[in-house]
Amino acid sequence: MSRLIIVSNRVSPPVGEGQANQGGLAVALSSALRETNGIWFGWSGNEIEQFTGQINMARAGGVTSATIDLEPQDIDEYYNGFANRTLWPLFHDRTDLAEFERTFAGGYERVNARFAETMLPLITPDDLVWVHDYHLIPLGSELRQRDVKNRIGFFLHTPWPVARLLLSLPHHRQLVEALFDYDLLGFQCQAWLDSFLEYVRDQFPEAQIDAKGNIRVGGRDVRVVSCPIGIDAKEFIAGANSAEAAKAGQAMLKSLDGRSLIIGVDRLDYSKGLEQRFHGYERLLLDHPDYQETVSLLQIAPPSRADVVSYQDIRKQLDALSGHINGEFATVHWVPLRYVNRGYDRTSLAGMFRIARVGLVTPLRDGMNLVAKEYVAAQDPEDPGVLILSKFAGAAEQMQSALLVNPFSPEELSDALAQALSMPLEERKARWQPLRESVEREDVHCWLRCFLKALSGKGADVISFDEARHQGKNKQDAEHPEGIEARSFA
Ligand code: ADQ
Repeated sequence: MSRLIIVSNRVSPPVGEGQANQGGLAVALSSALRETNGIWFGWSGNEIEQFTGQINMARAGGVTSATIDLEPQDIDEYYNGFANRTLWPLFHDRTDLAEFERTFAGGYERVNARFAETMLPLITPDDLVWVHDYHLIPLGSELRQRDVKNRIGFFLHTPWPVARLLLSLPHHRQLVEALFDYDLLGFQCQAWLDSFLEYVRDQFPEAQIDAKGNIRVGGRDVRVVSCPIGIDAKEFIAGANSAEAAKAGQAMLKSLDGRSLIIGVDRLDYSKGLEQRFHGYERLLLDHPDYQETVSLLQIAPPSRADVVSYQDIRKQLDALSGHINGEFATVHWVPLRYVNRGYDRTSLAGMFRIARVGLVTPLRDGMNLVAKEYVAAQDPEDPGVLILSKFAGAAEQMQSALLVNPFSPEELSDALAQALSMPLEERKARWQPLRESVEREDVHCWLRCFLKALSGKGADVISFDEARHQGKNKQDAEHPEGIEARSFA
């Protein structure tokens, strides 16, 4: 197989092989890099006074990383600016929060050009180049301008917005034209892929699109695939079955004192629907007073992107709302909402997921959502909990036997919570079984195979996601190397 070069906004410093508590995405990407002796290229996360283009190479656990430092203006305009204040809100249907500033767009172009220029000497003719996420949409085009002929693929971890929303972005055509310089575009689910094709049909009527997702436009052929990301299910299940997880679960059970646990675990981000979730929980306590003092909602939400004002705002709103709910309902013996702004290690999370009667995963819009899959993987087959999942998460396409809800409706959330809390064991098992099977089958290794086969393939003969998930089941005995959490890309 060709050598793989992965490019993402952030690259975590390499850590030792076999290190515990690594995210599934990092495990899978690292194992592909190790197999092909590849390189992971991106920003170190460090600031430098003036950009030098110097690459810091490091190697650990068989994985080579190549990182660059960025100057403050780059970080402001490219990362905090265009990526997180323009594209992220826009791609999550929050045009009200999207900021369209010329300097952001300029910084985005400049940093993508810097990435291309700096990584150029690392690329050899047979390498496969795999670019990740919305920070780096123009990178493929920047590489083509520098005469890179390699196969280059792009995977979008977020949703792709509907065409009429994307039109609000100045120079939207330019952004999409840059995508045509890739050989392969991967989306998390069919809905995002369909939105992309809708835009292309509308804005580029000359493009020829066939039923297999091949686009011929501007003299280039681009293939588009729906290729849902998964978790490292085997590793997560093992973690959930471990003594360490049991200890975390027992400690939580003890503190609950016989009450049922509803759990939510999310980055503190307005796309995750935490405000609406809290309102739904408040509705439950009002509409079903019998649940007062018999349930607890644990919401774990470590802050992210704290330099961006909209994130400071959502944090303030949640602080106030959690205070309001506890003020309204708490008794001297019972805190209805435990709202915790810190991260936990993956094994402790798995232990808490396992004892939670309900997993509450209700983003307003989400590319995929791995927490939904982790909650399912952590359950006890003899006594599984119930997953309540937003219809607007990419994961909903694969997880149809969850309780699917409209996260904007407090009544619907309250009804779903009441249904989940009173669901008989038989129904819980019947709903959980197919979820568990799909989480195991369509895991992160399946995603990796699907994308890489398509990237290395030619024309229409590439593998589909359905074929990929039936192949190489035994290849999943992956090594468990080091890496980063899904969210560390951002
Ligand atoms: P995120 O928006 O970060 O990722 P998600 O898919 O839920 O969202 O992944 C978050 C990861 O971080 C999960 O593995 C979760 O367990 C972990 N995590 C969250 N809170 C934590 C905490 N308090 N302590 C420890 N770990 C925590 C983006 C897209 C998603 C897409 C992923 C992968 O927004 O839609 O699913 O990339 O493609």
